[in-house]
Formats: sequence, structure tokens, C-alpha cells
Amino acid sequence: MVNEYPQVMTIAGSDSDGSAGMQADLHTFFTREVYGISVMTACVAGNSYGIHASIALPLDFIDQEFADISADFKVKAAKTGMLADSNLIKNVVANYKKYAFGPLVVDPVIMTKHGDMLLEESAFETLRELMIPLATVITPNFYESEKLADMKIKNDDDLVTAARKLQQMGAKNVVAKGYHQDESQIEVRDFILLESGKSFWLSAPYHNTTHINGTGDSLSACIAAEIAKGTEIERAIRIAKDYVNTAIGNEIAVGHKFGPINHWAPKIK
Ligand code: PXL
Repeated sequence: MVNEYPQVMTIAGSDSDGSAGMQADLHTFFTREVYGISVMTACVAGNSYGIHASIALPLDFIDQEFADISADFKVKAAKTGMLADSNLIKNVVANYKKYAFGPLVVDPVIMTKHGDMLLEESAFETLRELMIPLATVITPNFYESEKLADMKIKNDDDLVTAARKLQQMGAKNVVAKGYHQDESQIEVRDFILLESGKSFWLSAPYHNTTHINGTGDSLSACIAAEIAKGTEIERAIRIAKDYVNTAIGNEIAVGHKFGPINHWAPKIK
């Protein structure tokens, strides 16, 4: 008997320390039991202390990655991560349209949690105009919502407004992630706005840990994995939030400063 697993694609940057970017996506795909395919867009050199060098890959090389994957694989869903600059975004959008891959989860990666920039500021407009309209789901963190919606977010109402703005820009479903603002806060709340207009808050307990690298990558990768399995969007989002929260809550000893989440902790249910 030949076993079949849904094929899921990440279009993202490599992070040498294995905690974030494409590596976090592939860890997620593996533990969610989908087959991970990867279009590498950029590479960063770094470790748990931070990122120390970064390059974008040549566009004709990226074209070839897309061509080879489309010639041989049946991609059921995909996600984007680090896209580095405006020309790279344009290239990915053109390839995505050319090969008509399935639903796309856009993780609008702008900056690492520790302040290293992963997207040029001059590319924000390209992300808004070309990438957001392709998003079946978009998963901005608090900072990315502020930048893309071009507003300050000071409270729940502001996060709701930002999510609505992103939907108006063309994203079908929005997962606008909340923020842990002070030590008294015991939960982190994300605002979810679905294509149907339904909206709700998703809460998870706050874990006081420095091992949170790859959180956003893994959330969007898990949503893409679930979509590839045929899970409907709201359930895919709920599963992914639960997955990431369990992965944050069970630290592993990797790196000396900001470590990765634990992709082994959540079990397939
Ligand atoms: O977690 C965001 C992220 C995405 N992509 C790459 C990264 C990081 C964070 O370090 O290195 C390549």
C-alpha cells in the first residue's frame, strides 16, 4: 500500500538556528503529519542571540523552485514567511498566480521578536497591494497589524479596526494576534475575523518563557497544514492556536538566549 500525505508548501526564509522561518514551518508540517515542500526565498545567519547576516536569493532561482514544484507535486495549501523586499514579493505573487496553487496563508513577516528587520520598509506597500489580496488567511502579529493597517493599536477596539482594514485590503480571513503588554496579564487574546463576517476572540494562557522563537511561523504553518487536510478555516485556526500554545508551554533546552518552541509537545488529536 502507498501512504498518502497532503503536500503543503512553505515560501519562506531559512533561519540557521532552526527555531524560526522555514525550519519552524517544516517542524510544524512534520508533526502535523503533512508533507512539507519548500520554496526558499532568503537565508539568515543567526542563533538564539539574534540575526547576524541576511541574503535574499536570486529571483530566477526562486522561479525555478516554483517551476520544479509545480511540475511534480500536488500542493494542497501554502504559506508565506520572510519575503525580504519588494521585488521578491512581486516574484512570489507572480509565481503563485502562474501555477494556481491552493489556498494561501500569508504570515506578513516584517521583524523578528527581538527587533531584527526581515522586510524592507519600502516593501510594505507591495505587501499591502499585491500579497494581502491573495491571502486566504493572514496572520499579522500586533506590530505587523500596526504597520500594515497604518495605525497605532492601543486597545481591543483598535485591533478590531486593524483587522477590518486588512480584510478590506483583500485578505479573506484575519487572525490579528494580540500582545502581552504587562506582567499582570495572564492571557493573550487574538482577534479573528472570518470571511463570513463572523468574528471572535481566542484566548490562551500567557507563558512566561524566553522560548518563543518560531511562534508566528508555526501558527501560520499549522493553519496551512490543516487547510491541506480539508479542515475548515475556523477549526484550522483554533487547532493552530492550541498547537502553538502547547508548544510554548513546554520548553526545550536549545540555545542560550531566545530559544525555540517545542514542536513535539502537541500531539495530533
Ligand atoms: O519568526 C519570524 C522569522 C521568519 N523567517 C525567518 C526568521 C524569523 C525569525 O527569526 O529568521 C527566516
